[in-house]
Amino acid sequence: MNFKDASEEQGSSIRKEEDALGLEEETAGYTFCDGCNEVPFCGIKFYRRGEVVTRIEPWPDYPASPLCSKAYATLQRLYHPDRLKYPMKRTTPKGSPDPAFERISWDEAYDIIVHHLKRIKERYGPHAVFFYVGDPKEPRAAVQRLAFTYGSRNYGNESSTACRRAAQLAELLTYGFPTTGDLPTEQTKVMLIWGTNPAYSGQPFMCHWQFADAKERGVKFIVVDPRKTPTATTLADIHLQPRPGTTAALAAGMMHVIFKEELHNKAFCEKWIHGLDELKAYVKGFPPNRVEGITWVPAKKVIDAARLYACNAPGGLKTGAQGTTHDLNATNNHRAILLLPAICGYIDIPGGVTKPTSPLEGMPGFWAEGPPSFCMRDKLAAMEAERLDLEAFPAWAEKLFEVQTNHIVEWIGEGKVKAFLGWGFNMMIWPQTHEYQQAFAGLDFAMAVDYFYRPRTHDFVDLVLPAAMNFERLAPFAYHGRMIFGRTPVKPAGECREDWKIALDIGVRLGHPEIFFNGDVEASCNEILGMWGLTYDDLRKNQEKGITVPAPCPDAFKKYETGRMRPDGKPGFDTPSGKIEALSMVLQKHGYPALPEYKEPMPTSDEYPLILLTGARVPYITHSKWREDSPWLLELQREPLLMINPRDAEPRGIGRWDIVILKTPHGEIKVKAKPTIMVPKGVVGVMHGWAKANVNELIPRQFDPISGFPPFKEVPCAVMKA
Ligand SMILES: Nc1nc2c(c(=O)[nH]1)N[C@H]1C(S)=C(S)[C@@H](COP(=O)(O)OP(=O)(O)OC[C@H]3O[C@@H](n4cnc5c(=O)[nH]c(N)nc54)[C@H](O)[C@@H]3O)O[C@H]1N2
Ligand SMILES: Nc1nc2c(c(=O)[nH]1)N[C@H]1C(S)=C(S)[C@@H](COP(=O)(O)OP(=O)(O)OC[C@H]3O[C@@H](n4cnc5c(=O)[nH]c(N)nc54)[C@H](O)[C@@H]3O)O[C@H]1N2
Ligand code: SF4
Ligand SMILES: [Mo]
Repeated sequence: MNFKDASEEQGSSIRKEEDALGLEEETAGYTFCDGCNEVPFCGIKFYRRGEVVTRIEPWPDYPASPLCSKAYATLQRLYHPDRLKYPMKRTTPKGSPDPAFERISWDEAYDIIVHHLKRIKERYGPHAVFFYVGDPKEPRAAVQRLAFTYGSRNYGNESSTACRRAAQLAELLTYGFPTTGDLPTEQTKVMLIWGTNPAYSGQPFMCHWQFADAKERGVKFIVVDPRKTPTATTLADIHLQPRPGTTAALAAGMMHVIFKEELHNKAFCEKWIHGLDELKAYVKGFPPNRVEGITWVPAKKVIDAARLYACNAPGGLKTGAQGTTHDLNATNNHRAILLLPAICGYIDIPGGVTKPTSPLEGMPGFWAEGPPSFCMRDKLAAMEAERLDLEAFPAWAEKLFEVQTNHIVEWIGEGKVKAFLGWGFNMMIWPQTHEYQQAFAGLDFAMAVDYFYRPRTHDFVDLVLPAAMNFERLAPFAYHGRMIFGRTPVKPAGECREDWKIALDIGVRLGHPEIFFNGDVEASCNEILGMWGLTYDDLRKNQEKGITVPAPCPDAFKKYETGRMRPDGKPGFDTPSGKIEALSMVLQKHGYPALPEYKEPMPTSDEYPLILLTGARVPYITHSKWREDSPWLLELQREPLLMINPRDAEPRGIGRWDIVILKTPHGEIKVKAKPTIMVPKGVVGVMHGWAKANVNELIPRQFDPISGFPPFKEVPCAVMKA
């Protein structure tokens, strides 16, 4: 029997069962995948019988398809028996060993929340309530509207804790616009892929395929990653495998070669780079031989990569969300990478690193941040002094509106935060998780909205509210470039409610029915869609193909010459100097190193001779999710593994699947070992987000002084057979 026959037979037997259940005729429905928390999400076309989703497939006309394994598992997750279906109130003290909850009504849940919000505002002021969204990006716009209307300045999210924002800060300080680089175009001659593995983590999944197509066209690839990733093995003409955390030294080494051999774009550099002389003087101290000693990358490879990149204009860049920022020199490491395309003049030219010419009006940043007007971000200017991160991270506070949340342990201890309202977050993703758990147990009030009861988080909150899943919600709609798509939800399970609805309902009960659309989710979407003269009904009428809002002008390049890089319309970049800043004036003002200086990572020792690289993405799971709730995926990824080079495994007597102890000065866990050349000698790779072996207990609460990012990818460790 061939595969097609098997699936058809299986399909028809499922349909027979459904007919026996008396389900309605099958019709098509549309939603987006929330599996890896990327936005815009991949498009799902599903089939429904009445309110029951029966099967899913890629959405043919949607720009981000096909789907990966996680998308298919969202169907299994939807009908999982352990889903949270009702609001739950704690009946034992927070953090007690016997957490118990009772089912309550939504009315009671909202009464409790509003009681605490009013009480805390009166007694401590509104800023003592922290509003937060984890990696799920969908709730963010509605939660901001709630936080800023209530009057708290303290809104943060996962991106502003440990994900994309340190890189974004580096981009804003250096270029004046956010970018993770571009996919290669017909013009691109060489691509620099630094600290990202899109073959596993790409957004959408197919972005790696576009790199593969470019390779076929003859584009050259330099991939910088300590690990032999599928991205490196399939694409790289030159693969540089640096010691984790030494990014700034490697980039300085490449710049050293480019300046020394005069391969840089002199006209661009002189006109458009602030601090060029200082940068040249600084990288002079990084000749390839020295760089080899620091980074483990052979001097010849540093030279070859520098030449390949600088001599093949135009060159593109692709960086990751966090591969180069999970260390104590996060911001300046990332700034150093960004200067490579800059000194070659590859900025805002076809095939290089571009700023979009016509983003959707009213959506200046990424979707994940939400449209500023809907989020009510105009209220922030008057509240800036109340940001809790202002003192510790002033450059961050100047450039990013979300609060850097890693110090929440201290803020709770000092009584500055009394309550926490969180949507879709997991405490295991913080370093020294137990300190966050203990701090949360001491709050006056904490609330979480989620799909499942997650003990490592929800054991420490007062209320757990059940969220509707991707098939069950209308908001938010999605956009790609200037294309907009809506969805057609089924009725939520049990009493689950959409994240947006929960935020709107709380706003209504706080006394603002108009601002919160009387709790009507569609009306709230229409407020945003109104920016382009659309309503949700228009999206329904154009369900399959979406609606493309016409661009006001064709794509333009070198916009720094025409005044289209800056809000004031003057030529130049949106930085204090008006140029790309090798020497950051913002960092200088706040007393930080203003050049992208190299800082030696934490030293290894005889006791802790290896470097612990945590959280490199694997295809079948995302962070702490998809474990018990998705048995299909659990079959593909049963447990956390420790990747160790055979040359490190053998002397320790470690064989395949042996249980090993992984230890740092901060804690230890037991995991299964997988000797593999995917990691270089001297480095071990461990997955994060596993309750049975939470690697974040091994990471200290030390932070990059500029971005506040934790060292998830540089801590010295030891590994021994258990
Ligand atoms: N050691 C180490 N730690 C890391 C990292 C690393 O590389 N190494 N990576 C960091 C990064 S980049 C990230 S993004 C974070 C992830 O940080 P988190 O987002 O806090 O982590 P998740 O484990 O994905 O937890 C998300 C929770 O939200 C729930 N959820 C999912 N979708 C929705 C939704 O739409 N609505 C609601 N209400 N709930 C939802 C899930 O059930 C889950 O319980 O981890 C960080 N921590
Ligand atoms: N399947 C899947 N997809 C995901 C996620 C998931 O959990 N699973 N998570 C989503 C999220 S929240 C995020 S933030 C993105 C992350 O997406 P990416 O940023 O692409 O993350 P990774 O795929 O882990 O790739 C990061 C790479 O950086 C390398 N690296 C570590 N330290 C260094 C260093 O010092 N220098 C250099 N050059 N490289 C280094 C690691 O070896 C790793 O291969 O993925 C998203 N997509
Ligand atoms: S890459 Fe996979 S998990 Fe991520 S949105 Fe697309 S289908 Fe979903
Ligand atoms: Mo992330």
